Amino acid sequence: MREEKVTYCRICEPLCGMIATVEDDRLIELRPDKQHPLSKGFACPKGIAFAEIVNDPDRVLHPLRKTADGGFEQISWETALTEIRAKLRAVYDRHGKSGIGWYFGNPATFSTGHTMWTATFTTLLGTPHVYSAGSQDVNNRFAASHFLYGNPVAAPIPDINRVDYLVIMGANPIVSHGSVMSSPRIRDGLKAIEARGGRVVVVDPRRTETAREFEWLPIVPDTDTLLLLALLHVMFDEGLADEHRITKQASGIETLKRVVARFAPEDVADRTDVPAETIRDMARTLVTTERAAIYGRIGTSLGRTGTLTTALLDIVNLVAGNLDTVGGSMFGDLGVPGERLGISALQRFPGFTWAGRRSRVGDLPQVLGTAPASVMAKEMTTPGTGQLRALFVSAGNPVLSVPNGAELSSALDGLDLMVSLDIYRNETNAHADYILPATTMYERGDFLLPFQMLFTTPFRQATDPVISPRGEAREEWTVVTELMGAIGRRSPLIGALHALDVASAKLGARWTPERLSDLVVRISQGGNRFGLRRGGLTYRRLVEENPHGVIVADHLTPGRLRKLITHRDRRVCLDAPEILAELDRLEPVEDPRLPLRLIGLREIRSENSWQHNAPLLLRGGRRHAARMHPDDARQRGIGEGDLVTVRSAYGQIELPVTITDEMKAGVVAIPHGWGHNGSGGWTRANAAAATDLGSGGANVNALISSDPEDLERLAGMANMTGVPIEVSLLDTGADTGDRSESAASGVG
Ligand SMILES: Nc1nc2c(c(=O)[nH]1)N[C@H]1C(S)=C(S)[C@@H](COP(=O)(O)OP(=O)(O)OC[C@H]3O[C@@H](n4cnc5c(=O)[nH]c(N)nc54)[C@H](O)[C@@H]3O)O[C@H]1N2
Ligand SMILES: Nc1nc2c(c(=O)[nH]1)N[C@H]1C(S)=C(S)[C@@H](COP(=O)(O)OP(=O)(O)OC[C@H]3O[C@@H](n4cnc5c(=O)[nH]c(N)nc54)[C@H](O)[C@@H]3O)O[C@H]1N2
Ligand code: SF4
Ligand SMILES: [Mo]
Repeated sequence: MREEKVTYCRICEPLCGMIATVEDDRLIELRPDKQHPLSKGFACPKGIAFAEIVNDPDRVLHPLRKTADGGFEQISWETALTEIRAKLRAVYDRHGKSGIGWYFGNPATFSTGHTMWTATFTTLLGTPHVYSAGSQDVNNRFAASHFLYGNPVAAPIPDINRVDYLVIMGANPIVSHGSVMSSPRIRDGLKAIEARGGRVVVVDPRRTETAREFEWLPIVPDTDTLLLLALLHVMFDEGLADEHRITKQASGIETLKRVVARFAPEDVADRTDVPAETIRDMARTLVTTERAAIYGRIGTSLGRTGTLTTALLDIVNLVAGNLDTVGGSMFGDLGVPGERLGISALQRFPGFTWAGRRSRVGDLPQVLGTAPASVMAKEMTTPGTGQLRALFVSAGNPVLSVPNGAELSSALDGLDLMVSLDIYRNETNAHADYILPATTMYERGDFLLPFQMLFTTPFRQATDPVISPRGEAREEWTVVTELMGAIGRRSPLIGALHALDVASAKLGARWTPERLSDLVVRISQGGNRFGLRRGGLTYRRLVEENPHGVIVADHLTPGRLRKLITHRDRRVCLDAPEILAELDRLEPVEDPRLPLRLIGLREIRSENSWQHNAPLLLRGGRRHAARMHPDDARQRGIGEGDLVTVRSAYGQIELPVTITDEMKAGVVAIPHGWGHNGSGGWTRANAAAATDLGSGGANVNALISSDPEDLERLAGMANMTGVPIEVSLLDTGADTGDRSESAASGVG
């Protein structure tokens, strides 16, 4: 029987509404949900193509075990879990809790059960070895919020619906669909700003898909910090800032003024390549436009001083009078009573704060309990107490997504135990002892806790699974429960929780992700408050009576800031010494042998590394290429489509070039997530992007440093943008004499 089920997409942050066509428990087709109150019939190609991923013949549908010849054989869940449990106990007995680690990747965030259960397990276990995609993504957002607000999870989002002047810095929402912000139909949202007479300015080294539709302001990569400091300079220097208001809202204004006095627009114009007058104009417009905001994302997070840059984005909003105000940069909330007290209490636990622990290798701070993934390989290979010996990787592909995949690959091979929970075989779990089949999003129900506070229009939606798990796939949280059982005798906290779980299951009242989510739905805005509010929401009511979701408020609420700040004086801290110390790192890195600058690029038909196997997304042929400016290409004798070598101080890759004036001269953009080398099970991804070099594209993260010295100090983030590189024609070592010789000798 054919049925249509209302659900929503959980690949990226807008969480667009979807209608799933299901026949005999098979997902036949997905189409956008016209009745979804926010996405209103929009879905992107990745969302639509997801039916191909659910039904992909390359999916892992049964537990797999590594064979002696390096391949995999199918085994039963029973066997897999029995063996994993025994090996886990052995590692625990030899190395203690610190011998066990977990890396969870980006898709984990899109499953409440997955995140909450792994976080509970690793927190109770007390291992320092928790890693995630966050240290290549968003951890400095949490670190910045820790210093500014004393609350790492307070993240302001632009009030897209009401803003009249929006500066987008280092984000490409028309392709990425928005990040640290859930704003379905973001293109329409941005277009509407112009339609009401407003402006959108995109600060980016590349004339991106977003920049093309609005005003483009090119900038030298990794110099946004300077631009932001200069904006603040102008606001104080020209007397634009309302110092009285700022003093009420924030502490440390005098120090801030002293610091930014050194950064006049005229002083930073050369380094940023943004004209001084343009900077002055932007500062004035941010202050004088009643509803204005500046918003930054990956491009401002992956530089050398990402925590400082991220903090400055909020500080610019604050000084301009745009933080926590209508049409500015606002704070979403769940509307849960006692939120601030809860956050304060949680911060006593290392997993819920900044620098709750520091890494053994590199002495870098953990952010919300996760350590920098860049040091994960060295944590496996550096002997001594606390050496990582057993690793679980769930929904992640760090061999491609983290710097220096080659180092990580060989470190993984040396582990006593490596277990992957994934829907595919990928370049990372090629090194696993066991691969356990996970469900895709449509095989599980969900209400996504982490995103509720990030909707630009406060919204709630929950869904049931639309089909049963395919093959023998299981939800990750159920596997975590098994692991808890395995070491319950050794780890008393885990043992206690596991006993509770077993007992409640016997009573038919097992603690599940749905129960947890239900609790949150009930106590938050619009919830039924356990019967106190008649007709209020519950999880079941969301699924059954409001399948397309519910808008719980037309707009974000201003004046939330004081409720989120946990500093004693309830003011934003503008002069945290840790943040100010980062100002010492603004000196440029200059190496004449590496004159170009590398930046990243997200493609509309890719999601990081894992959607290169869907025929719909590969249609028309896909090519992994480096984009470079015509002048840079000409100087190097490089023509369209030529194969080139790209070198940094850390490594080199080969790939074709696309020449385009959408690049700022001197900057080269290369998408990440490629470099499928046949070790994964993605047959079409491995064959895609075929060139004379082979296929599957190149791993851009081979150019990025995993040396702890090179990581950003406050969040341990990898420096993936603005990295010095040089590009030369492949196999023509003799073409450019001195320059290419010295470039070649400059890479180890
Ligand atoms: N150079 C450079 N590197 C980057 C970035 C960059 O901009 N430039 N961006 C960084 C960012 S922002 C991110 S988020 C990371 C991503 O880094 P990762 O999260 O490490 O990698 P992904 O490519 O997202 O791989 C996700 C894996 O999860 C699997 N998967 C998908 N759905 C599920 C599921 O429901 N359950 C389970 N168990 N598995 C599932 C997929 O098959 C895939 O193997 O990459 C980072 N790396
Ligand atoms: N189609 C698609 N959508 C995605 C993803 C995907 O892989 N594909 N990934 C998802 C994930 S994991 C995330 S985290 C989000 C990220 O969401 P976004 O941050 O919007 O993602 P990007 O498209 O990488 O945008 C970053 C922009 O920063 C620019 N940039 C690079 N360096 C600098 C710099 O130094 N300064 C400035 N000002 N700009 C710079 C780049 O040119 C790029 O346009 O996207 C999500 N959405
Ligand atoms: S933008 Fe595309 S991938 Fe992201 S949630 Fe919407 S449909 Fe899914
Ligand atoms: Mo990400």
